[in-house]
Amino acid sequence: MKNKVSIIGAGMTGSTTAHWLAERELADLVLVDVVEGMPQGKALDLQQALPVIGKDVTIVGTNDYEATAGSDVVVITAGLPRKPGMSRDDLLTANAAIVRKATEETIRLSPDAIYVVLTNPLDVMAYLTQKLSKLPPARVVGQAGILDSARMRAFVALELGVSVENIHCYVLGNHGDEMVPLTRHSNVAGTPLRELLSADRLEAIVNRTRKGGGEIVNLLKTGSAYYAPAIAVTQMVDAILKDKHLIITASAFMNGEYGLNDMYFGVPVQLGRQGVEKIIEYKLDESEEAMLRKSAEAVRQTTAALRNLVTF
Ligand code: TXD
Repeated sequence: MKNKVSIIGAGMTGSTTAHWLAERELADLVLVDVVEGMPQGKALDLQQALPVIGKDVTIVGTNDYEATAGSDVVVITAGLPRKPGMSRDDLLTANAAIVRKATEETIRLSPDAIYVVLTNPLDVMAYLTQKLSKLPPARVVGQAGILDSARMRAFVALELGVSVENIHCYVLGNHGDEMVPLTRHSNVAGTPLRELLSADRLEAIVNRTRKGGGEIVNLLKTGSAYYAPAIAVTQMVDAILKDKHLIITASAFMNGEYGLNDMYFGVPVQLGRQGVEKIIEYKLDESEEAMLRKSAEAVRQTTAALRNLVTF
């Protein structure tokens, strides 16, 4: 039997995720959105693209949740994106209501799924989904780390003229401007990044990575990035469905790891069919530790603001 993945929110990230997933023939897909006709139209268009590339999956677009029943993975992208000048946290109130609805509707029909959350503010929306669904925390994970690490990898590749395949970067922390790019752990085919780039160039790359989402929001003006976020989700869904035990960075529930509790936060995780199988704790030096605390404080504050909005 084929796997089934439901994507809630058929906007830019949702429909692009469907595109990448269909291209990889990973699962039958259901696209859900509140806008009438839009998910149906996009699903039909994508379905009609597949004969050209010889991929056999079905794609259903719908405005109600019944078709999502029995999903193996549910991806939540529903919500507003940023506009220029907004921080991800500015989306909290509006998106908490949307993610609440998406979680309550899907959990009833797909209680055995793994939930991958994308909606911003990411770490806090993943927390909300876990609390409302009452799923074991391992079964709810947020996408941020693959994207933030990929941004850093892309900038390093452009700078050094080396294949992206050789570049390994690790970005921890919140999905926000206080994220923690770990330059000490990042390397190009085993050579530490710090040996290949001057301190100035490395700092410039770190700063551009931190503001990578905002750079695109300012250019697009009407929405935020979607190609890179969508392929990042696709890699997570691939790891889950194929039970790959893939180590990536993602937003996971903290239960004492890195000294953090009762919040979602970007850390290295091992991802497989059961969701987050393991959280990996890097040994951090003093300055990394300080950046991590600052980043965690930002999430702690937004999580506290969420608790004032929603009772679990
Ligand atoms: O890496 C990451 N985590 C992120 C997150 C990278 C990129 C985008 N990120 C966030 O994802 C972004 O800040 C937003 O909060 C979400 C969705 O971004 P997207 O770019 O896909 O926004 P769109 O194109 O506006 O699509 C959102 C869709 C839109 O079609 C709405 O009609 C729909 O969500 N929507 C809903 N669908 C279902 N159910 C409800 N209630 C609903 N409300 C809105």
